[in-house]
Amino acid sequence: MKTENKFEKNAVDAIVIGAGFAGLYMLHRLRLQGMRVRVFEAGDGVGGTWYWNCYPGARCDVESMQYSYSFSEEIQQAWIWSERYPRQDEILKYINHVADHLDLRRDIQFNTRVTQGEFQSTSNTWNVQTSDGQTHTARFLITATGCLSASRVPDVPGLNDFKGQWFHTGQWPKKPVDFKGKRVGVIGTGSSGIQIIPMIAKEAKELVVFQRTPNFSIPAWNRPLSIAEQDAWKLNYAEYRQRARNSRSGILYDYSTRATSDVSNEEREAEYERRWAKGGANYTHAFNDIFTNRESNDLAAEFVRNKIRSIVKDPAVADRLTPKDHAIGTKRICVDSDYYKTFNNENVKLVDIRATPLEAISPQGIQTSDANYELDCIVFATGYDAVTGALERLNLKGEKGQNLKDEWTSGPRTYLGLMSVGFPNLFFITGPGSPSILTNVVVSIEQHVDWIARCIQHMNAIQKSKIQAQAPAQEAWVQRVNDLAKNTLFPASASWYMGANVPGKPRVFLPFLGGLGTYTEICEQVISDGYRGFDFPSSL
Ligand code: NA7
Repeated sequence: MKTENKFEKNAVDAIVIGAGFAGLYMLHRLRLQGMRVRVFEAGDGVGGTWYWNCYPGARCDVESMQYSYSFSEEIQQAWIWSERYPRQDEILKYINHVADHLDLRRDIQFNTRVTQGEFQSTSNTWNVQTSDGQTHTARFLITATGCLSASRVPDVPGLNDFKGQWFHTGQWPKKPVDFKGKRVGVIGTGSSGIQIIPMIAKEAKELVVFQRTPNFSIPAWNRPLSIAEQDAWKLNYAEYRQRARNSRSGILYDYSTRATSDVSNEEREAEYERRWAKGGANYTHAFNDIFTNRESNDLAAEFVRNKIRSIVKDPAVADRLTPKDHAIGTKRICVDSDYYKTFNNENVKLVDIRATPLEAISPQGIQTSDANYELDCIVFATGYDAVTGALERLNLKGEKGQNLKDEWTSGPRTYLGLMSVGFPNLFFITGPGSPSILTNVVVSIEQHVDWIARCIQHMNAIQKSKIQAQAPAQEAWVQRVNDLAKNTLFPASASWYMGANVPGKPRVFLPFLGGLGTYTEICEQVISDGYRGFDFPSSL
């Protein structure tokens, strides 16, 4: 008997790339509109970022009650979290639960990468090639590839000859890695490094941390989350969700309306202390000018620097761990459990690779300009080609055969972060120029997915086969995104928000800084104005 191939017919209404939070909700939403959808996913399971980032200590820095879908009252009421901040494996379990509950897997083809896509002007459809050698056709192509998914292993000479094991946090093996009794090197002290370092320190015989830039981190004060606390939250879930959607970051932080200079020195320090004791990234909202006024920022930063000095016993190590080169919050603020304290452990060593640069990897370990470190394992916590990397790797060709990557050599160009001129019927979920990574990304994803679904519904209603962004609307949007950043302290930092971590990447501020609430209002207004800035040139 011939088994039915669920993917036999290669023509669908929409192709979605990626089966993380964004891809799953997009699939669900379009299915509700009666569309045939196919999702391609490189991994062998759902979860996206939370599928790949299964390294020890991986945890979300948005609190559990907020880092979840809001579209289904049934799901949000039923799901029970175990801790204040959700661990990676718990988020993955949640995403799997949602996929099962909504019966999403039957439209997802796993272990399949999209290798190329070309817009066909004759039919107003996308032809998409996948890693299994197939070609697929769809009216709409929707990227749900994530903002922090194109992981980067730096180009250090000698890595191929390394005799030990090496890993990148963003492509962690599914089988647990055993660090017991081993000599381990970690390169990178961003959020991932800051999470994995205390975990490895507990197991390894020796841990050497290779730090290029020290980072600001605020304690998570993670703890179990009681059922009573969750029940109380769930009573007002709808209201909390709405407030989050209208907020600047999609997170119910305590956003201060006071400037730093509005309060006395004592009051200011008490406010920092209160926020430190509460934990999490809420710290940088202690006053409303921390991201715009260098002096205010310095005061908030100095409080954290003093905390580092008080936690780390060796003053020389404390000094090396103390960030001095950037304004607090302008590189993504980290949230940790025992990060600084870990450097008091005798088995942990900190190497400042700005002072003594990392020169090569030898078969035995890592060579810096003044020492050789013998290692059994190397962990790269070296981050991502953020926001644009995953999109540029898709090899997408627009209506004139132009490649998206080539179009974006001076920085990404989008209208609302949703579409790019010359690439009709291609939507980006949390694309560059949208609030995306500055927010609780699940809230941003829901907003984008809903907008895209409504737009497609509108096209069906008015019988149009093609949508494209207008060039002037895109130019104005790119300008607006840049102008917003210029009025803040962000552009002065060598952050991945600015593309500064990838050699050769243009220095452009990638997300929209105007806040999620404001951004959502703009998107709604665009719809009310008859999809202002978009054209629907062809009929079905
Ligand atoms: P990040 O935040 O980009 O951190 C990467 C770290 O790796 C950072 O400390 C970098 O130093 C360092 N790095 C990068 N390239 C090199 C090279 N070539 N040599 C030495 N050190 C290097 O990535 P994460 O994975 O930690 O976090 C990404 C986001 O994921 C995070 O914000 C959360 O949203 C989740 P640098 O600062 O560039 O000097």
